Amino acid sequence: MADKQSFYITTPIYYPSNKLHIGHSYTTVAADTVARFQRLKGKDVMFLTGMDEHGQKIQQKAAEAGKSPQDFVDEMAVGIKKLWQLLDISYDRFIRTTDKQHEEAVSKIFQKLWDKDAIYKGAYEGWYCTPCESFWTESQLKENKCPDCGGAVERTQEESYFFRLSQYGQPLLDYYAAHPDFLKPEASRNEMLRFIEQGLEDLAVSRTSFDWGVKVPFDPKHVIYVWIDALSNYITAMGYPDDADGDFARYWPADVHLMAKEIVRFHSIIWPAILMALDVPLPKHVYSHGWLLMNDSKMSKSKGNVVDPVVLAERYSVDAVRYFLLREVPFGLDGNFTNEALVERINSDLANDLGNLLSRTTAMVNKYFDGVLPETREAAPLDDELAELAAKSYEEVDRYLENMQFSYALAAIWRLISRANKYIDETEPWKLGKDRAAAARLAAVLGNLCETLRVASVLLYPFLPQSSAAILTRLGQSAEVALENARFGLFSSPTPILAGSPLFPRLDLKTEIAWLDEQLEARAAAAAATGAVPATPALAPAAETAAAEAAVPEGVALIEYSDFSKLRLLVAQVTACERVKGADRLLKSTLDLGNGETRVVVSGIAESYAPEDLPGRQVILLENLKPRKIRGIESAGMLLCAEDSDGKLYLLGVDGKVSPGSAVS
Ligand code: ME8
Repeated sequence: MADKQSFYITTPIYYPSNKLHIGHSYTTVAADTVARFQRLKGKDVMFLTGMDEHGQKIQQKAAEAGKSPQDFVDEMAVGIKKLWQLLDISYDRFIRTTDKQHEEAVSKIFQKLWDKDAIYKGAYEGWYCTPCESFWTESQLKENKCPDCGGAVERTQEESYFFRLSQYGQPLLDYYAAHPDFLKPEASRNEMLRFIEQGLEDLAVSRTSFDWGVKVPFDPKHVIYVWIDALSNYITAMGYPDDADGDFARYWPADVHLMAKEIVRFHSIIWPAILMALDVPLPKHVYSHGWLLMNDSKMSKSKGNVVDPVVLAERYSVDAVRYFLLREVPFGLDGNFTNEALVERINSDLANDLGNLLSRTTAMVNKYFDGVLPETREAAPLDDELAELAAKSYEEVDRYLENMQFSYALAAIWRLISRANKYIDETEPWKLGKDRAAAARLAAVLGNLCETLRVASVLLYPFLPQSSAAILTRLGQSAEVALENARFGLFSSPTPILAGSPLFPRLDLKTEIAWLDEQLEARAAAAAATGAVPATPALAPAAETAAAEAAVPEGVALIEYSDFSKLRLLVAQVTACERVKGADRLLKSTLDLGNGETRVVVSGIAESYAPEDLPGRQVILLENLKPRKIRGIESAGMLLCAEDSDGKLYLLGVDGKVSPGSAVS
């Protein structure tokens, strides 16, 4: 192990104040995918997740449930670990902040900060949000509510210890400047830089109004602020401070802390400042992703508008849930969770594209060769395209996963799958099957399809471990996945290929929507009966209200800024363009989005532009439009155009040359 390069990835440690929902699963599945991928790359991976069990909120929840806080969190821990087991989360370590070793380490960390004069004693007067466990000054409140969750805040006056956060503004700015990749994506980085530039205030880091937490070692009527306790988990889980030569030396600094944007401030300002005060190196990267929204509002345990991942995984399979989470929304952006989108993704991508490719291929190998492909195969030039695309898909998946671009990585794998489906249409194996003389060509065609499926299943493994193993087994291959197998030329068929039942059965949209709505109604009714959470119609598609419609001129919808901000508009540079065969109005453009990212978009502009007009031109791309297949080509995005009264289209551009990938807002 010592010669392997380490890779340490973390999720937030979640509050066990309620059952975890699909939002928590989102971060954890993403982290799991990265961890699995890095293991495939040969890294010595440490994947840490866990539970944030102290604090006022947990104490209150336990009291409401008539339990001691320890009993309460112990019970929640069982459910949370079960959830991660169900979702195939391959964590290496699970930390609970009530672990003895962690509590002792937090106490030592606080003592160290005190000894270094990074902490002093004072009095706190301000506002406290219990669901977020956050302190706020009067000016930070939004309409007298918590600026993070919009919930009620309590006036708090307490003697408190303070961390000298105000002294870390300049060191943090210097650190950000020297490490441009420290905090991603760019929007988070800019927001945090603005926050630091406004001036940081010292942070109250102890409470006296409750006692469920780690005591301040030299003043036990104070409990250490839950965020200091929680953030420390990333180093205490590695043995800090006592066992600094063991896992701490091996894995720290972490390669990436993953979380959603509402807690990026804690991870990219408070946590680095604490580490600076402790003289501990900072994590290499902090990556904040967007929110899964329901009805345009963040899913949250305290709001009650949550989707239960267990219900979804049990009905649609774990891999369908994992796929949907990582495919539907580009990581980093917010995205609405709707039942329709879930069912449609399962049908179009998993049942149709992937499932059909497997069913058709295995059925034909059985029909024409009794499950065993002969070794005599006759290659044709068309086959090279498939092999080349397979090699390219591997490179793309690698590049995208190194940058947390899960949806793009999956789109790259689906380009390969779609190409293979098209290859079936082009080679027409059912015709070859009728001609005895074409047996060697038929064997080659089916062999290439098996190769594609084999390569796709290697690439899919980090995302969909169960399906990857199922495909390999159906193809008679070892289910042991190795990254060096993600290329053509390695398929052999010593054991018969199995036909078998569909990998992902097709769903009836209407039935599923009705079923999902029923689950939600039952849940809302249960919540209303216990008063635990508001009875939000959780998964209903975003509904425009009659009142809003009435205020709008006919045919024109008024939108909020939040609607506009869902559009991801970018400057893209056209690198290649060609006509789409058999379609007079369509051009297929390849775009450079900067940082090595490329896109293919099909646009109906061929009557206004010739293909040679476009390369070199900068255009405006709507980047987060759902990809669509047009004439067999997956088109991911839309080029913006103005349309003249005679129907001629004019591509929008920028007034000057800018870097590809620049945001348009
Ligand atoms: O904040 N969309 O715990 P928490 C996307 N204990 N991600 C979501 C989400 C949503 N709707 N809802 C939750 C805490 N998440 C602290 C963390 S770490 C030192 C302490 C995910 O239970 C996302 O990762 O409120 C978010 O940051 C985290 O759960 C918040 O979990």
